[in-house]
Amino acid sequence: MSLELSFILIMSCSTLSNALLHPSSVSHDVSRTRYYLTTNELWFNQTLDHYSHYDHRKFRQRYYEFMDYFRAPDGPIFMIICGEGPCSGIVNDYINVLAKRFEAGVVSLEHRYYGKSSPFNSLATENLKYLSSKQALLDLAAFRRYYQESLNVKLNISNGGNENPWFFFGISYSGALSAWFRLKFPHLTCGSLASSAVVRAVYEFSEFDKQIGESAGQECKAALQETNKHLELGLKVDRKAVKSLFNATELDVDADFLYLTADAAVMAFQYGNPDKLCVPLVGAKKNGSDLVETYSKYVREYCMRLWGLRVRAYNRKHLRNTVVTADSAYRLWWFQSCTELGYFQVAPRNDSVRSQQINTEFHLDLCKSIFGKGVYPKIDATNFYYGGDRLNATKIIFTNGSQDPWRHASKQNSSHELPSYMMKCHNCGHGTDIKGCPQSPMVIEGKSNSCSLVDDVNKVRQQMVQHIDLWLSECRRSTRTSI
Ligand SMILES: *[C@@H]1O[C@H](CO)[C@@H](O)[C@H](O)[C@H]1NC(C)=O
Ligand SMILES: *[C@@H]1O[C@H](CO)[C@@H](O)[C@H](O)[C@H]1NC(C)=O
Ligand SMILES: *[C@@H]1O[C@H](CO)[C@@H](O)[C@H](O)[C@H]1NC(C)=O
Ligand SMILES: *[C@@H]1O[C@H](CO)[C@@H](O)[C@H](O)[C@H]1NC(C)=O
Ligand SMILES: *[C@@H]1O[C@H](CO)[C@@H](O)[C@H](O)[C@H]1NC(C)=O
Ligand SMILES: *[C@@H]1O[C@H](CO)[C@@H](O)[C@H](O)[C@H]1NC(C)=O
Ligand SMILES: *[C@@H]1O[C@H](CO)[C@@H](O)[C@H](O)[C@H]1NC(C)=O
Ligand SMILES: CC(=O)N[C@H]1CO[C@H](CO)[C@@H](O)[C@@H]1O
Repeated sequence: MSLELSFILIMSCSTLSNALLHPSSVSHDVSRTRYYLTTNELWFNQTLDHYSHYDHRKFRQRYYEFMDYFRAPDGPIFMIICGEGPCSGIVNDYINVLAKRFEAGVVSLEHRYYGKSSPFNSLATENLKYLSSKQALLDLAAFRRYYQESLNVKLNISNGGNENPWFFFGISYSGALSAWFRLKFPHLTCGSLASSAVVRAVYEFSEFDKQIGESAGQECKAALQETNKHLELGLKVDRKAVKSLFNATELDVDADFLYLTADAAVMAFQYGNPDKLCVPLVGAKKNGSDLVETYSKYVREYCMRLWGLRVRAYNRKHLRNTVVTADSAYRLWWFQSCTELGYFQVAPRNDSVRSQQINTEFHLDLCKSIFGKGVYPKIDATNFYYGGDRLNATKIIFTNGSQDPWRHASKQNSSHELPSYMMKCHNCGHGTDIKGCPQSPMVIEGKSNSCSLVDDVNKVRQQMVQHIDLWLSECRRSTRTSI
């Protein structure tokens, strides 16, 4: 499953995205609030290859700014890092509440290659060689300098080292970038929030499926496992009929189809709506209704219609051939997965929810099918470079949702300088601290019940505010003196 979804595109669970609901699918109460704070595109000339001494090419990188709350001249600047998807604006989520409270200006930079920030018209494999987290971190550093300098010009401050205090934010992959930015460039941010941050690259990520089983609970896990058996059997008997139940006849490779159906189950837990899946499935098992049919209804209505899950994202032919920049996020995320990050969501040997066919060979074969021979993830190099979950940095807040399968790639330990918080609740999924109620709720609740407050989320948010407050004030002492 993927993480950042703009509202048009929801990445599959295999990529990691903090999915956002399409505004029209959000309940009445919520759609009245503004979904985006701004969608006004701005552009920055970014260096294509930060590591070459000879290559001076640039590309246009998209960004946004929202200055309504900014306290000139010395208010903080909040940098929202966009991750593995198009960045269509600054979303009205909990960071907006924080920005108001701290009188911060907010900026957000689209990740290189995604959305409108692609350096190339063709995303053929050879053109993807500048797509990496390391290049992305230097993008952030270069953009930060540019923005600070232009802010000083706007504020009529001569550039003699005057700086606003900056704070970085990210969720999931961009949460990892947020932590890594503080690790590598501690002089460029006062601190970082790393929500559900996947800081540990993982080759065989079987804990992911295990967490799905745990989040589902015994009864629902058993129903899911039985559904999967029926699916595998059904493929042997009449593969076309089974696939058409899921509107997925375009998937020629059976394992691709099984990956789609595995990811669809993940969505309920990753985004904190377990009941949407477990209530009908356990119900069907109890009264003897067809499990596959019940499951397919969940996939079509919840995953596809509501969240925008797309069958094409699992179609390796499509992934190989989407070399034009529109609709390319899945291909791009798979490239990052297949080269530096992994997170291959393989079935655990015992008691797996997903099909045993979703194993390491499946993932390596997928990488080869999409990008050609020789593309292989260098997980160790990534973890050597950043430290994995033992990264040695200061002033980073880690947050995890108890039901989120991605939390197993996040930071394990809490300490004074690297506090790590777990939000424990039935609905605590990926990025719940930032994306959860009452801002842009990932929890789909009934109309009458607009947004239940979750104590555990609020507790973590309070801790977040305290740390940001402290770290900004420590930082301010050493930066801009007010004029
Ligand atoms: C970016 O580069 C283009 C072409 O060289 C130039 O016209 C434009 O002014 C530059 N933009 C900024 C913000 O520097
Ligand atoms: C900066 O200086 C310009 C020209 O001197 C002036 O028009 C503008 O209002 C000033 N801006 C601020 C924020 O003081
Ligand atoms: C099935 O797929 C087709 C084309 O891919 C799409 O037009 C249609 O809306 C889909 N139906 C459902 C129920 O998702
Ligand atoms: C069985 O339970 C499911 C899920 O609760 C329900 O949708 C379905 O109508 C029930 N079928 C029968 C035959 O009772
Ligand atoms: C496999 O999973 C089952 C069900 O959770 C458990 O009872 C059993 O002990 C596990 N076996 C091994 C070898 O871990
Ligand atoms: C982290 O780095 C600091 C110095 O920068 C060092 O004192 C400390 O021992 C390191 N911690 C670990 C666990 O390596
Ligand atoms: C993290 O915490 C666990 C249990 O609290 C401990 O066993 C482990 O050694 C710690 N890891 C690091 C890197 O400090
Ligand atoms: C502080 C905290 O609870 N951190 C959790 C984050 O996720 C890891 C992986 O599941 C847990 O082991 C940690 O306890």
